Amino acid sequence: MATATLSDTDFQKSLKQDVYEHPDFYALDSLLTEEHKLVRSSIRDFVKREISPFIEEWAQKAHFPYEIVKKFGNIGAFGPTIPQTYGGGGLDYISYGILMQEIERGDSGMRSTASVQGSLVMYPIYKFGSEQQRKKYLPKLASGEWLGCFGLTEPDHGSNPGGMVTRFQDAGDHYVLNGAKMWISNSPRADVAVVWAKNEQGRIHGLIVERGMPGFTTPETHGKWSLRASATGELVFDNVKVPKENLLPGKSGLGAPLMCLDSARYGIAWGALGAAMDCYESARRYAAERIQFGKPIASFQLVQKKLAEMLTEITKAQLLNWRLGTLMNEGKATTAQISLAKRNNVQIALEIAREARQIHGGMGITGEYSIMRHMMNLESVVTYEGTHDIHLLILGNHITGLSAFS
Ligand code: TGC
Ligand code: FAD
Repeated sequence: MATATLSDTDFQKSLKQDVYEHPDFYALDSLLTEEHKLVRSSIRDFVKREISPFIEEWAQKAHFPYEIVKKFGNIGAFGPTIPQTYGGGGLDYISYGILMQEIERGDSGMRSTASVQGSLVMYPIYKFGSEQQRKKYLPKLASGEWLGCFGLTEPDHGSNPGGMVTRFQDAGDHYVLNGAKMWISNSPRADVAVVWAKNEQGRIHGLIVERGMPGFTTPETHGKWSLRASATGELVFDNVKVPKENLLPGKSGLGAPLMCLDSARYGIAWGALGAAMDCYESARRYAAERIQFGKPIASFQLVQKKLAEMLTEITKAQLLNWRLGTLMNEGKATTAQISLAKRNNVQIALEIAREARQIHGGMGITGEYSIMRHMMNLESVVTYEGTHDIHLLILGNHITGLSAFS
């Protein structure tokens, strides 16, 4: 008797299929330059070749594919807006957004690796670093020879990073760093950490800490149900001697890490949309093929409602991202505008993932489709880089002029 179960080989083959094309209901492609389209086609091909065939297995096994770091470097996914003199891509913010969108279409954890390296490690070194620091670190980070991480969050200070207790003291020819960071993407494999800590006067500064400095360890966080293909860990500093030349001289205060977050949150607004479009496209295809009651389920009004609402939200988010990208290119985008886009796009992506899961029925919970993985990943994305509610309060502050935090 024939079995309905796929053989291992058939299952593997089905995982390797990636027929993704993106929805473009309002012809936004006509607003893109040839360079944007080239960036998109090369990163889309890369994701189809280097991520889609393997991501389910990596996620199922909670495996961070370290070899992807060099591959991302080769394709220019690290620091796309950093000038080429320092190894960056010299591209604009729309290109950066497109890169994050396409990578997260593959997997949010893969996008985390790229956006932390670009926006949270290379950006502060470029923006606040000395020329010597830029030359030493940026080319190696851009090429993927080194992996970086960004240490802001602490066990007792997540949404409120200004309360951090990690500190450094002046010890003559070096600083001595003590404290701990947690929930740090890339930390277990990072060569370099940009760490935010207070000096003896309580002023926040950025320090570049390198793997191998005595007293610096990076324990891995296990047991995540989300971002399983991304390595997350702690940063522990036990009397770490940090050379004075490793302090970022260009900016101090909480505003410095928050500026980096503006850049990374912008990338997330695009990235989450990538995950949403993947869920929508998968649901649309599945609904056309799946027969119930003698008809494709796509013919039922309730399924059409789900698909129509998904496309509506995707189209609104595409318009939002494109406009925000042009403001970023002009240097005019505000923190509140970035918060609105990050908050909206992650929320709609989560809702679209949940609705797409419904359309896939039982199949939606399996690794044969990307839906459940996207949904679980997005539960981290809605929390990191400022939670959904923190972004609402940033907007509330902008609207009213009154801070809910102080
Ligand atoms: P507040 O009083 O509002 O501001 C403190 C100082 O910073 C200035 N400032 C900014 N400067 C530049 N750019 C910005 N975007 C800025 N926002 C604020 C501000 O003017 C002030 O300057 P000064 O001179 O007056 O001191 O700060 P607050 O303590 O009230 O906190 C505000 C709040 C809650 C919005 C902020 O702390 C916040 O955004 N919290 C959320 C924390 C967060 O997002 N953490 C993310 C950690 S990194 C991460 O999650 C990476 S995940 C990566 C991945 O895997 O993809
Ligand atoms: P909390 O701040 O304790 O918040 C808990 C709840 O309380 C939330 O719902 C929040 O919205 C709510 N809340 C808090 N304050 C208020 C308020 N004033 N008003 C209303 N509600 C409030 N951090 C880094 O520095 N670097 C990284 O690379 C990094 N990577 C991460 C990767 C993953 C997978 C995850 C999950 C997190 C990562 N983070 C990283 C940390 C992330 O930024 C924090 O988790 C996030 O900022 C929230 O902090 P918290 O988890 O301590 O939650």
